[in-house]
Amino acid sequence: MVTEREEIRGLGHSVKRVEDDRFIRGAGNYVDDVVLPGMLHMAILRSPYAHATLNGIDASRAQALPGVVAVVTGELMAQHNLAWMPTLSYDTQAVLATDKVRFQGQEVAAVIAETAYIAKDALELIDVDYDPLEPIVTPQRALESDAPVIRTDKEEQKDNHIYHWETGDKEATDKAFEVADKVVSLDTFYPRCHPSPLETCGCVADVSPATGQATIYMTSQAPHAHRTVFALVAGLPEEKIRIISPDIGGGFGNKVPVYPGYVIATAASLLIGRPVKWIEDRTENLISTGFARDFHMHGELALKSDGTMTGLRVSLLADEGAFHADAQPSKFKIGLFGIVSGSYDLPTCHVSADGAYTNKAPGGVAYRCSFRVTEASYMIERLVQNAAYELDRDPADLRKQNFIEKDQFPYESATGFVYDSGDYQAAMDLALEKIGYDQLREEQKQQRDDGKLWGVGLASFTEIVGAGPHKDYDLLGLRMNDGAELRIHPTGKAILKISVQTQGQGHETTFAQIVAGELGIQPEDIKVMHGDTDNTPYGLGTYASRSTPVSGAATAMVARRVREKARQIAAHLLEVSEADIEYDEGVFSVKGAPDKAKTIQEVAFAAYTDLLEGMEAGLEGVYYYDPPNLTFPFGTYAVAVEVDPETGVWEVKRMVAVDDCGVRINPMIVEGQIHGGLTEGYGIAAMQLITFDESGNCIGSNFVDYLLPTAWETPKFELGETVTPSPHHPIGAKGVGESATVGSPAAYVNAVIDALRPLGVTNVDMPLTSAKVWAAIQEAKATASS
Ligand code: MCN
Ligand code: CUN
Repeated sequence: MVTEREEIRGLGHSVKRVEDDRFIRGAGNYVDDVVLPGMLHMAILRSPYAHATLNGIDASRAQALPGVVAVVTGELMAQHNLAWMPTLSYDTQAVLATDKVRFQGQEVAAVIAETAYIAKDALELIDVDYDPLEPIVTPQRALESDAPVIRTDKEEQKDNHIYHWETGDKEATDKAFEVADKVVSLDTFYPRCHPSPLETCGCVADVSPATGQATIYMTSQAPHAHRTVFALVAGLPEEKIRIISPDIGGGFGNKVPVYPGYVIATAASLLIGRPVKWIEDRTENLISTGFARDFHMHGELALKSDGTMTGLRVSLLADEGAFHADAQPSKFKIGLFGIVSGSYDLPTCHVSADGAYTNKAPGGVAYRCSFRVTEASYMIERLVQNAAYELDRDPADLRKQNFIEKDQFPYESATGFVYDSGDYQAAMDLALEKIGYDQLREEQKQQRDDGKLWGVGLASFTEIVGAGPHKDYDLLGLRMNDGAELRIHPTGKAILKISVQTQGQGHETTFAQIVAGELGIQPEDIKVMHGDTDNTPYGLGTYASRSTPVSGAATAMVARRVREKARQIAAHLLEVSEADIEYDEGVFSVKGAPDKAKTIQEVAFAAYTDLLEGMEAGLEGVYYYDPPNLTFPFGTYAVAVEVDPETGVWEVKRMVAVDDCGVRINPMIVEGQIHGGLTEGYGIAAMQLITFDESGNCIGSNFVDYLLPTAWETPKFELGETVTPSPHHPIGAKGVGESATVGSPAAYVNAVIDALRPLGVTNVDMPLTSAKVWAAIQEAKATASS
């Protein structure tokens, strides 16, 4: 007999984040909080030059400083075969420079000392002999025939060209353009920006001379993948490596790559026999760790005169920096840029891409984006708006006319992605209604007559997340599948161990809710563990909004597996056959006799105390999930702005974001993710830029030059939702972590361009600083009057 039970706070409940208790109290445990007995500190000397020959390093003065234990150079690393390491794109990257330095901020030497201050002080005592070389700061220059070769370390590399890659059907696309009534084109640059998480990167490497066991605490979004990479790079046996990612203060893609600092600290700990801590400062983080974007794009859209889109063609040049270190599934040279046809039913599409080495930091990590979908989404959403102008159509109407329709799903795009589900029209209708689109357009006419610059911009993005099905997706050959392990204790409480790594997304809360939804155990009774390779199942980690689509699915599946065992036990306890057991919200009851029932807690107790002869004790399971497809969240963002014609300052008047990420596990957390992404999208559109002067000096090496939006600038967001479940995900959920960063930059920019439309401005490249907007206004006025 089961008495009244409290409602289970599973899917759809805005449960407060359990992790916030410790964060708000200042009781989080970040890498820099880790202190081990005998621990030393490491600081890295970085190159002041963007491109220079390295003639030699004299470390004797630094060595002599009291408190300095060792100075590590590339030469020393080379003796252990560790001067170079593989990147995620099958290139190599210098751990410590041996022959040349190839970007400003590159690792040249490291000091290991008793304190962090001594280590930093000693850097100034290292004498390095450089011969400066011509720095290459644009990919266009890099590809000129007289440009100096950056990667002289690679024998086969005779120029700075890295790859040429194409996707889609070129012939069919060209044909579509030949017969098109209208071709609209756009040249645009998606500038280099940086994830800049609150917590910079770092590690504490602890290699025990006695046991050979290496325990590495590190800021890692993908601890298991990193352990495997470490094993391969260092030649250490995998069981001797334990990666622990404690609390992480934001990742946003920045903590996906393996950085030289991790490798140097580990090598130093191995050589010295004491733990070594390395924590980056802000400037190091901004100038040397994984940047994002840096895509020079040319896009063309073919249309019929009635507005039907018939073809899309994009060619792009990627600035990869000095080492090709993009994080992307191996099969896709430019990540998932192939999703560039976006939300539109485009019969043909062709993308051609080239990558070039330059004297800039490597990276190409996606900054809150699923492997380059951000650049793709920006391209198509900007292009569609310009097409609307050229056809004298309303941008919302032209989109609607060309949307993939609800009944076309599953929809195969011209570049071969199979979109799982969608209702683009519904999301757009809701966004237009919320922002009062028709009325805004009326007001805009009035304002224009009064000489004011008002604009409305839209973006109807389609995201592509959940990498990925093993058929097409791998990272360095590793399958992108993820595991979940669930154990129900005798008292009915549980522990869930997951392969993914929260950096602020709230997995400790939402993953417990997934189990709650499947087993009827309250989320607060389920402890979620992650970030320790010795104690969690294998999986490729958190990025590309893949946690919910992959590990979240594994979690639902393992809970279902455990539920099947629980059903057997319940049948035994209730003395009926399994087929006669019904399950609802944590209660197993006899069909037709609902009074005869056992709760999941009673069943769990019985699993350890009262089993049928021959039945295995315990109530636990493990599941590895290989996603059958990716998930395709989408939405429409609508922005209204006013631009000051005198100063170029623009202000967001309204920002409406309608997102569809399928079934929402925790609506509050989803909204938090969207707020964060919209803020970052605003930062990218309005103010963020990592750029370089002609000598290759990085401009944007601190938060005075590289701007983060504060509460002051950040627009007020108005959210809306539609729910189109993913048909193949066990709980119908799609990822959402990046949607707003992917979709929103185009909406902000489209709004500003829409405001400037009476002046004839068709493009301003991000970031749309007031200075640039002002210059565009002046130029347009000058052109008009000449
Ligand atoms: N969620 C949900 N219902 C859904 C989808 C997601 O409740 N239908 C919840 C999830 O359970 C999870 C959160 O929303 O708690 C985000 O889930 P998901 O979309 O699966 O994304 P990931 O957990 O894989 O997070 C990665 C994504 C990426 S790639 C970047 S970059 C990013 C982002 O998340 N970095 C972040 N959001 C971030 N948020 C914070 N605070 N810090 C970061 O570093
Ligand atoms: Cu793409 S940045 Mo997130 O994938 O870690």
